[in-house]
Amino acid sequence: MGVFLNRDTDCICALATPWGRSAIAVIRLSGLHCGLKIKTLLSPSIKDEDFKTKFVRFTKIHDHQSNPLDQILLLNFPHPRSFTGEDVVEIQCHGSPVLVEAILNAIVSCGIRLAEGGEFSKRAFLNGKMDLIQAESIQQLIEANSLRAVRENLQKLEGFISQIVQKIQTQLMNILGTIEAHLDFPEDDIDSLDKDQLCRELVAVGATIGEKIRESQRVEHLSRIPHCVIIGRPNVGKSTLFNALLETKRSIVSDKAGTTRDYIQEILTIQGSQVLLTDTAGIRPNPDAIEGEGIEKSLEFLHASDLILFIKDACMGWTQEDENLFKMTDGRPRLFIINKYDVNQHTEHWMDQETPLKICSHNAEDIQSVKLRMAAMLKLEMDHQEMFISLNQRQNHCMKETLGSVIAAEALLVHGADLEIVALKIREAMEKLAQMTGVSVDKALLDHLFSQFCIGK
Ligand SMILES: Nc1nc2c(ncn2[C@@H]2O[C@H](COP(=O)(O)OP(=O)(O)O)[C@@H](O)[C@H]2O)c(=O)[nH]1
Ligand SMILES: [Mg+2]
Repeated sequence: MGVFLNRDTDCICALATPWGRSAIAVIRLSGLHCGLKIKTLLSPSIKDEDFKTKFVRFTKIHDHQSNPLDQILLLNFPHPRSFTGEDVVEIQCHGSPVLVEAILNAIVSCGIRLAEGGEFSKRAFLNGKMDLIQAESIQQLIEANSLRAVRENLQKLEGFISQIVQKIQTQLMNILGTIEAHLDFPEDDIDSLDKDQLCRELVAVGATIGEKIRESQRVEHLSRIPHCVIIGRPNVGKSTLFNALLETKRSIVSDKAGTTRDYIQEILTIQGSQVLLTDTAGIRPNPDAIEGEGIEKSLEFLHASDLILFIKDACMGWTQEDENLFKMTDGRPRLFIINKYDVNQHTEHWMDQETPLKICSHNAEDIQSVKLRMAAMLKLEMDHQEMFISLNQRQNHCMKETLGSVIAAEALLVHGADLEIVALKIREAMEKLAQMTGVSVDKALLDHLFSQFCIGK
């Protein structure tokens, strides 16, 4: 673990729960003898030697002038069996912001400084409590927006990716060992070097890494909420369809063109997957200023969406406006819908190249078929129970760099390069991989990483 890095050894404190009024707030302290340092704030019934063992005590806390502040639950975790690996104390107090601030002030008056974002996790990492991937997964777990992401990051926290990295590291070490043994004892040709076998082993390592990178890309796609935007001329029934899909009256429906002048977004759940659905202002020439802005926004959504629901009114012919808008959506994933089919069922040959879905927005079955087509086009039917784990940007970069070095080593071996050089490339691959778990990582990167964490974590 990154023991070469300078460690901060001073005591730190922070509120670990969000600022604001709550039933309970948790203040956390870490550092050598942090409990002893705040002893003067606590009831005299708590003795110095108590801090040598793990305990939970219901007690009272005072400010530095002995004025009582609150009844608290005090938890003590002596090093090294704590989250950070240092002495850790947790104070559970009542969740009044005034109180929390007073308690923090009292703690600071005891010579304990306020922690910066991620300092607790950073200490846990530096003290070998977890590797960098696990530390990062804590923050990702906090930021998770879906149960899927929660499960994924919990697995990471439990060392799932770290184990894969270690396995690759061992494979590389074995290959390197074989080459180095040959370099050290070249005359010993009883066990002459089987270059083909080495090559196969390198290819296998490369394949494992490549597979992880691809898998991660797939998960990234899964973890994102796809964006679907409803587009069409005014009055074709966009807002009606929007409401019908969501089973609400969220968007105002009217027979007056230009009713939806802005855009409206809601989360729609189809087959257990979330889709961000946007109802836009109808796009028409010569709108007023407000509507014009809405239209501009609609065009922006066009380019950012994963699926466009292009709506056409069955009662009207294929107008120039339809044509213009349709052209704008060319080349993008698009579901062509002819609405108000209940009013006019005469099929016109508007579009030869694309079979439209003909619907009435007031018909539940038709709405169901729109959802089915959306699910198919957005590939929502993928098995979300299947557990894949994604790499974050930093981890992905380390994996790609490692793969680059493995491929280079393989190419060198195939082209009969000097074995010393092949060994050098493999060592390079191992170093790059080591950055992933943080065995080898520089201080600036660490500071940057942990500064993005929540305060108190
Ligand atoms: N008959 C019929 N009328 C519809 C249908 N969909 C929408 N409408 C009507 O068309 C008008 C315009 O609808 P609206 O959703 O406001 O259109 P938007 O401007 O595209 O958002 C309203 O009077 C709706 O009731 C449909 O499938 N059938
Ligand atoms: Mg509308």
